[in-house]
Amino acid sequence: MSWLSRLRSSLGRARESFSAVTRLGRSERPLTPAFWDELEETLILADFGVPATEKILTGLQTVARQEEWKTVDRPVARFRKDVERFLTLPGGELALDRTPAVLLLVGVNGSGKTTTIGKLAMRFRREGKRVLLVAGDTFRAAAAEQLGVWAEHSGSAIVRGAEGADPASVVFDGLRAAKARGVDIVLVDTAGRLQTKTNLMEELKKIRRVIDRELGEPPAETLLVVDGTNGQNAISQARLFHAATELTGIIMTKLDSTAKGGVLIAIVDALETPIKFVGLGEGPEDLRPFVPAEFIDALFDEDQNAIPLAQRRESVI
Ligand SMILES: Nc1nc2c(ncn2[C@@H]2O[C@H](COP(=O)(O)OP(=O)(O)O)[C@@H](O)[C@H]2O)c(=O)[nH]1
Ligand SMILES: [Mg+2]
Repeated sequence: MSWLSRLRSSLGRARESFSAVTRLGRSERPLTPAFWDELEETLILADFGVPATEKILTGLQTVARQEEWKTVDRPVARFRKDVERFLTLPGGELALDRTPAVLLLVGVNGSGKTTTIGKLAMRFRREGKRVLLVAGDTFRAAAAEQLGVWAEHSGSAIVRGAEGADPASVVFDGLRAAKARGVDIVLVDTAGRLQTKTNLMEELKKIRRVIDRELGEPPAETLLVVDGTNGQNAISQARLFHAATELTGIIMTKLDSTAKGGVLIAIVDALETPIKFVGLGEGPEDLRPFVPAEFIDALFDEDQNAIPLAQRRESVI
């Protein structure tokens, strides 16, 4: 199966949400206030969230007035472009232009940090880079073991501390080791518990300070790993992490699962931070760089044979 058809089939649930919008514009029925209500409801149901939904609606209504649109196919066709515009922010590629390039991954428990680090390690190793993993989640011994499996699998070095050790000191040791061994890329795993006495955000800020001090500059990337199935809950969490660690990018996981897709737009809009990778499964190959145009095609395009060409042309105007 080609990559694009795999992407398409992985995005099943999200594609359903987006085709609900496309279906609204199938006919050339008159553009009435009721249509705007329907569109609003469809976007909210697809996890766009209120702020992004309002921005999209206001934008479409403004053009509708200016260009005197009479039928619903017009806003629906333009919606696709709006989504692409929302998702296309500068800096979508990883910044790896320094040695070592330190990538700090943060996010709540279960969002997919450790798995994503494993997948990234596999990718960088395939490119022939020297990689070191830092087990900054010292809260549970199992976390470092899980990372150890990925280190072995990918052929990366690993630095880990004792269970309960200060994560910032493990990161410090990791950076020293990386410099001593001439490592190209350092991937730092962190804890994600939100409900304990020790404040996770303070811990992450301390890790950031250690990295800044050791490198003399911020980490190359501070990436928030978000579970795409968490819907709007993900947004408030994301704001907390952004405030504590100054994110440079987002990795959205589990888009192969029940994620409705609109949350991609909601989070980029809320944080003004680009999505850099998406997770489409649990395997080592299931992490892809996020390319907005490709993604939009996978979300919106119907099966080539399912609808007549004339109609297809209309839907991409
Ligand atoms: N379906 C799916 N599962 C994923 C994806 N990424 C991670 N997972 C799974 O999510 C669970 C939690 O992942 P983990 O990396 O341990 O999360 P962490 O607590 O943030 O480190 C594991 O069972 C992973 O296999 C993804 O893109 N798709
Ligand atoms: Mg973990």
